[in-house]
Amino acid sequence: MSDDLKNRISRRGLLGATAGTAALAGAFAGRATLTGGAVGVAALASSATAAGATEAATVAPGQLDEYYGFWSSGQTGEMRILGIPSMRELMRVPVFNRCSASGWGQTNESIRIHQRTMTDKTKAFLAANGKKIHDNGDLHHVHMSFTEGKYDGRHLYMNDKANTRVARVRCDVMKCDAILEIPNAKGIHGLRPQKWPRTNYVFANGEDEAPLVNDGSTMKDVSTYVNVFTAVDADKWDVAWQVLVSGNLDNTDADYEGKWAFSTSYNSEMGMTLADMTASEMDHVVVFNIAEIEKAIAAGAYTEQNGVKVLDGRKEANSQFTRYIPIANNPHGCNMAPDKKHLCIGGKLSPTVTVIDVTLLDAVFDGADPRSCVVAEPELGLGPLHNAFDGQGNVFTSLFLDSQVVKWNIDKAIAAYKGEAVDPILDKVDVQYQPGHLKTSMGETLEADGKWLVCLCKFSKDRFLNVGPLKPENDQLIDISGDKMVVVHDGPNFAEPHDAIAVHASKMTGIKSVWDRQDPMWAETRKQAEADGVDLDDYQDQVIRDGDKVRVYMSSQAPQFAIEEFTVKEGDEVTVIVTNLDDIDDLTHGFTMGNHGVAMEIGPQATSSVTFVAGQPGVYWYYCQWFCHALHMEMRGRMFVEPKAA
Ligand code: K7E
Ligand code: CUA
Ligand code: CA
Repeated sequence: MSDDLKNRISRRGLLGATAGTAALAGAFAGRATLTGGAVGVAALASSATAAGATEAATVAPGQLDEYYGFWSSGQTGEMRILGIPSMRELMRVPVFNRCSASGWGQTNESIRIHQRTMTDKTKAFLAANGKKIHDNGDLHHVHMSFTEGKYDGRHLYMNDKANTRVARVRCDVMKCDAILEIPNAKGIHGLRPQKWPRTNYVFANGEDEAPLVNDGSTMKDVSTYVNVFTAVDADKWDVAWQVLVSGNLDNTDADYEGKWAFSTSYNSEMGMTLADMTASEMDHVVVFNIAEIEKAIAAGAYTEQNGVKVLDGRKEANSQFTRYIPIANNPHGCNMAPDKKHLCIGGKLSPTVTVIDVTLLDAVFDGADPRSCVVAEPELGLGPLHNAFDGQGNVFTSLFLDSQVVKWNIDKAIAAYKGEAVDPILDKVDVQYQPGHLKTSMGETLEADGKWLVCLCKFSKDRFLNVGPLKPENDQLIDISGDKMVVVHDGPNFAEPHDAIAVHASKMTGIKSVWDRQDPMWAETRKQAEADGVDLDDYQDQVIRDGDKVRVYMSSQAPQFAIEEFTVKEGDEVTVIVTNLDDIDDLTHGFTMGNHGVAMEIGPQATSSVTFVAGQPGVYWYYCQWFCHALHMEMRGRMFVEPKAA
């Protein structure tokens, strides 16, 4: 070992006191106690095989990755696409955030997507609050649509914890086409699509409790507080139904038979302070009975709240909609194994993962002891958060406090739970540092292939050049094809990927390189053009005045805007509609209006439009900000703003 390596390792050892009971006692109280994960024997032992594994992860220049990785970005609010195993970042897809490059959140097309999918109630609510759209988001979970337990490459779904929203991204163009603000719930956190028979629902967990009638009449009376589980109709992108639950909801998953959905709850106490939320010895997992819920909805046995059908699945309601399975306090991750049978719940404060056999749930709904479905509870290490699967009966669990990933076997854990003298743990590897989510290639589908594991570490500390007090996260790639896990790549990433999925490229054959001229994305703009007598497909470049509104229709073809100058008046509401007539792969144009805070992307064959108020009188240049041609710099024009009185 080189001196340099020795130094680095001992430095990390010093930084990271081994997390033990002390860390657990003060668990999550402050970052200082969370720097667990002594780098030791395991890392050194596995470095012996690292060379071969690193080679397997190498993607040469010009070569394509085998998997698409779809990453959440937490508080950045966008979705990211990475290649696996290269871990190269391929694209950022703005969803809940405002994007300077593409104009997302500013173009009329994107604003309409925010508005079109709001229920009338939320529209009224937002109007009352003086907000058109929120342009931040906290995107934790990205998942793909399923057909019969397999990815089908149609849609990606994601949550916004910050503003209680869910969104959908079209996989053919990788643009968001629907956003829905969920009424009644607060803080959508866990989100999962139904896996079987197809994704008819996307399940969304409300994490924060609030009065069901949240009209400002009370904060103190917490008996009026509820938590809400929502099923979103994945096709209509509207709420299908909601179920009120006892305790809050953290993470969720669905089974492979279309019978159940599951949610972890860290606040069965319904506490409002940290001390209250961790007071009990046990919290629970809520099991939702989809057939019973659908029956009640069909029979009209619901109440309507803010335009949504709501059922009462709280404990005291004794319904057939829910069952509450006691789990050690403050569980977190909730992952259904591709064996179609076992649900794994991360213990977080408990060093265990609880394994539920979902074939025993019918009995629980028929009155059996709720814990009778628990078939294993292996002790794995400190701070187990999330679980991933290799399709061969093994589970990979992130250990937040230990800064490790542990590989263990479900059958062995079940045998140990029955009292047999077997150790379910197969391997442990150190990661850098404090992992949250982790995801195996195709691991949340029936096609789990056990090749790669992506481990999203919350802290990078000393792994990269110091960039200031705010450090990147560290997305690590682990080769899981052998008996030993091998860390093969460190990937710095900006705030803050919570979750990722790895989808084999063969599932993504529907991705286009050029837009369809008839795409619904700009259907509203097309309608306006028709009203203005402009045919967007047989382009007539023109400027239309409509009172103090001006609409500028122009096409673009590298390296020129068809309109190189136009005149408006100070204070006019100006809409610029650009159609990119180029139909070549990768030939995107842009439109930036100088000193007006306006910029947008126009993909090949796309139409994009943006509306702004003309500023002070004078000459303003607009230009194409997407490099498109040798004469790209020359792709510009002038807007002349005349004084109002003129
Ligand atoms: Cu960060 Cu999935 Cu929001 Cu766990 S959650 S880490
Ligand atoms: Cu068009 Cu640059
Ligand atoms: Ca609790």
